[in-house]
Amino acid sequence: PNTKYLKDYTAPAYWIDHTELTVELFDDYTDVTAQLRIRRNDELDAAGSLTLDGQELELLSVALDGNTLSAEQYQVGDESLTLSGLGDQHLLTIRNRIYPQNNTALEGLYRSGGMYCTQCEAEGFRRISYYLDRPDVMSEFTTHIIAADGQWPVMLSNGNKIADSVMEDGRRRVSWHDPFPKPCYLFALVAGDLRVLEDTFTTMSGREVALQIFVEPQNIDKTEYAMDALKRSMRWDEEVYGREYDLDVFMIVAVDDFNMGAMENKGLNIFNSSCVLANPATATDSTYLRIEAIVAHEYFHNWSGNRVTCRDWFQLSLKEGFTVFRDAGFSADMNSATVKRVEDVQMLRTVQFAEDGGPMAHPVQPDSFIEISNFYTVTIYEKGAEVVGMLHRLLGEEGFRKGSDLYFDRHDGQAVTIHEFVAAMEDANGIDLSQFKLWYKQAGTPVVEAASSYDADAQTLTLTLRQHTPDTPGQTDKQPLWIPLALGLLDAAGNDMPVQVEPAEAWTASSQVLHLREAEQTFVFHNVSERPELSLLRHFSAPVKLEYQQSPEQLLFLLQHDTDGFNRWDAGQKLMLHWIEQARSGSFSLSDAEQTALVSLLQDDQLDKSMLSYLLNLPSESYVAEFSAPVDPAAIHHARETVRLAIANTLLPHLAERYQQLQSPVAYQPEPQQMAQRALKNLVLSYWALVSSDGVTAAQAQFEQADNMTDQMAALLSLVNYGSDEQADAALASFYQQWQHDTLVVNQWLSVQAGSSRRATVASIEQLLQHEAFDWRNPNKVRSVLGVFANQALVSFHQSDASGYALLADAIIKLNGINPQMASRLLTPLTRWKRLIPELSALMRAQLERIQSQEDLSKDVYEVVSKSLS
Ligand code: B3K
Ligand code: ZN
Repeated sequence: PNTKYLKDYTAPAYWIDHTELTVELFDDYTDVTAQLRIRRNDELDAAGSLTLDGQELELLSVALDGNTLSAEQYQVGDESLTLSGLGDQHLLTIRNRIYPQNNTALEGLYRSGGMYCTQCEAEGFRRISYYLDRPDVMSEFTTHIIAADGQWPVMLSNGNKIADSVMEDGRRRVSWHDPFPKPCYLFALVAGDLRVLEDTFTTMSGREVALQIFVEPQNIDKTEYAMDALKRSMRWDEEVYGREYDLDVFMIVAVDDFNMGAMENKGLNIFNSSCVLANPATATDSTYLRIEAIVAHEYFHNWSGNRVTCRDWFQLSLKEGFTVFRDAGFSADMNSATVKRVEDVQMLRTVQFAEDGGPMAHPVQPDSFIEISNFYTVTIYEKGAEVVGMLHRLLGEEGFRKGSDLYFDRHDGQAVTIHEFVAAMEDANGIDLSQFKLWYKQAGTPVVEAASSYDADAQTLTLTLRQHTPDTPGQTDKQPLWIPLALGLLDAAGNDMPVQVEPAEAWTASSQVLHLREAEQTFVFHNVSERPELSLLRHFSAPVKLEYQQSPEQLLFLLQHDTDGFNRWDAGQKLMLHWIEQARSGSFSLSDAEQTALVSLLQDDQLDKSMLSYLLNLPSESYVAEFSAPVDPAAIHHARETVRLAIANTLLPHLAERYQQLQSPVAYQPEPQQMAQRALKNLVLSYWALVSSDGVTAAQAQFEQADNMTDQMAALLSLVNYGSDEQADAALASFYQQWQHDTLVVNQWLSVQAGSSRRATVASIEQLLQHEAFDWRNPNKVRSVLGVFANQALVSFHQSDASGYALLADAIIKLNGINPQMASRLLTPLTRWKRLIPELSALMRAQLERIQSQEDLSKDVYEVVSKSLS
């Protein structure tokens, strides 16, 4: 397979000003006719030669300006169609046949359950029609969908519906027109027998937009929350970014078989049903939060992605990083901002830091790839969002808004690069961000070492900061980055002390941010009247690993007193990490002060309850793994369990009472305060069930009586993990009995089993793969069992006989032929082999080699496996 390089970018030889697509749906095949108005790109001295992309297409005919061409007049390659001797402008008509019912890769046009749908980003359109399948070719689309009358009552495409009629041959033809030129990756088509929830939204300029959510009939009672989230997103984008929706209609369609969460096709978003459908009985609070965030994310793409799009796929983070930053701002405003920050950082520090430290490490703007689908990564999305967040921190709310306004105004209707985004921020604020742009170019997680010393006589505190970024594959000798480091000084009573620091230009009065721009810098704080406790990297102001020596006593102090909510949590996590390390070396016990602190957190009535549930929760096994080398999953698991048991025993005298207090008499609502209360209640339940049979009894009662999935699922988890074998089996059986008709709930049931260190064995996973509820062709099922097993049930996955690895490798080999994107995603845990203890490392490597030796490896799998082994 070929590697593509950013440096090789060239503009297209032709533009496609207008695309008229006719899609004729038949039971066994689909015929596609593309009429393309092409125009030579003046900027290029092209020889009149045009190569279109195409994959798995059966070419039927090619015509130029109405004249059918003979087969000698064009060349058909494996994945291309080339015409030469072309003039400045033509109407090019291409007919081809495709087979959506056989499309298990779920790219292009495919069947999902009883419907047709599409996924074209990044390079799926070429599986529908020959085309210039690249995001800098933007075209005005008119789409006709033709099918037997009555077969597919709902037939949708982008833009506005312009015609709907039954033709002379009795077939129905529905036509859509999208007035906004767009790259073909934003094309979408849906046909099915669907129900719709309808609403309207009046934009800030007073236009009324029709809002529609289409679902299969059985799901119509699960659409309300997404509609509510959509309306809130539309309002928020007007208020916070000044962005108004532009078409007359905005549609969302839910489909069961989908590779990712959702897709922002212009005016016609297509969603994985797990990211849009919810009602209280079937969806947990975390599902509600996910739906809110994803609905917003896809909606926000209408500006950051669709109106202004990417020139090429190396610029993917231009739209993804920015849009994740935008949806995080929305979720923070709708819920607790601190909790949102904690959740995002948790994910970044486990998954993204691991990616940065592994064989697939790449910059936010990669400079090469083999398969672009492999680059929809946490680095592009989450680290990309962190980089935008740092710009926000550097420029302030107002400056950032000026920059984003300029960006949207300047580039509306264009396909641009990350450079243009930063340039707009620079121009709007009169600031030079050249050094800052290294964040886009350098892979790897920077390490910041901090050392401080206090001089009581001079009343000064000296803080020395050093930064370095480790080598990553293909990248050495990293330059110093511009790192905004927010901090505060706390006095002995836990109050923020005033901060006066030199060098003076490093100081902004409002935000207390130091600008670390060199490999090493020393900052001196003046008039520091007592030895302060340092709270560094507040709000996680930069995506770095901070190394700063703090004793358990100091961490406990920050956990209790830090005025920055994020750093309170982070101090607690560091303290707990320290406990886990002690437990590993057999010298762990909680001090009196630590026990008192835990109990008072449990009983706290001031703090947000969702925050409390995070404060009382241990760092995950993957987080612990990220901070230990070499990684011994079993040792980490046992040490963490030891600490969990100690915490639960410390809290035990108060758990029953707190659990009762946190019960709510009010009917379930997916709103922040209730969610927070349930989160804390269910955390209390899990500690209680861990150490007491009364807790298990309470879990049993909650399981039987719950009127919402959040409580039912939490109780099920407690029973499965802490009940007797009989209790666990019975609960799982009754849950399946109750929910077997609901595929999304069944997925949660699969995950509970696959992710439980107690239940998941290689044999039990094999059974789940044989279960009637499992389906290799459905990505949600594959993720629920195999993804959850390999990423969460770490002790079970890392079996010393390699059976866990072999099971995953078998699945990857099987999926390689069904759905290469899914196969490639499942490889992630295997890419970490170098960090494991030697005995496991070798076993994992052997499985990678076994995968590599297979014939017919997809580009997706080939790229990840070969990079992992090199
Ligand atoms: N842009 C899509 C992702 C498409 C994935 C292509 N393999 C979803 C999103 O980020 O909004
Ligand atoms: Zn996105």
